[in-house]
Amino acid sequence: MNFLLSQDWEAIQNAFSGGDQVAFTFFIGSMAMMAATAFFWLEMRNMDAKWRTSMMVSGLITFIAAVHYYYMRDYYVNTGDSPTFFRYVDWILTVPLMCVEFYLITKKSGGTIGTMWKLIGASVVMLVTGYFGEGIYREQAQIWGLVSGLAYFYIVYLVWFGEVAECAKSAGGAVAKANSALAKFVLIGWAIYPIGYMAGTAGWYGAEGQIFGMDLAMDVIYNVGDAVNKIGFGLVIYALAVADSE
Ligand SMILES: *C/C=C(C)/C=C/C=C(C)/C=C/C1=C(C)CCCC1(C)C
Repeated sequence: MNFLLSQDWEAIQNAFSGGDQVAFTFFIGSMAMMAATAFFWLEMRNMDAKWRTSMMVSGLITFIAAVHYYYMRDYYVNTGDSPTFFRYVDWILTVPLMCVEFYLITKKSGGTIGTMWKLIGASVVMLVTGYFGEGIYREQAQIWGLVSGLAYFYIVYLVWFGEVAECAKSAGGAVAKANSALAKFVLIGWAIYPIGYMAGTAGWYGAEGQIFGMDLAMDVIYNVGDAVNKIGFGLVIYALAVADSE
């Protein structure tokens, strides 16, 4: 970290996490998720009634993450291991809620519960197979990663070209704009996670913890991904609610 003097950086890290970048990003992640939750829930009341559920769900997503980050930091600091189980419990709760957001913004223009369950089903397949590769059958990380990746691309397909995209397009205006922003988060922001997965498992053109010989810290990558995606998703919904509440 050369944007800070190294002794400053060390002092900051020591203050929060005993001098450890992974613990530090858990700490900052926990704070950022809490702040985002307060923002989404307090702003909810300034929006038209029809957007309040979406804002509430945005706050739930960051709230669930804030609580998990608190526990994940603790687990990591006490054991030195990645909190894989807590991580996937967090995701299995929050990613389906992100799928619900797609339903909530498109339901007025034909979005159905059936489509919502397709998204949720694919996200559960994506996460359960990811957990198998990362948490249980680590020597088969590649094959589980591949299955998980297929489910991920199905979600990408639905939100870019499939039913979700069609409903958003027919809604037009702020909803279409919000959907295309959320779709970009799914394609680009969510692509951060497979990089974290590869950094945490073996078999990706380097030793364990390496991709093409580069050393990368899985938990730091996941923590950055969560901050970008969970807070980013909520801000897109917020912008939609603001645009459509005037
Ligand atoms: C708030 C948490 C979010 C948005 C988590 C998203 C997680 C993913 C998109 C994970 C995807 C994975 C793959 C596509 C392949 C390797 C295994 C996973 C589970 C890391």
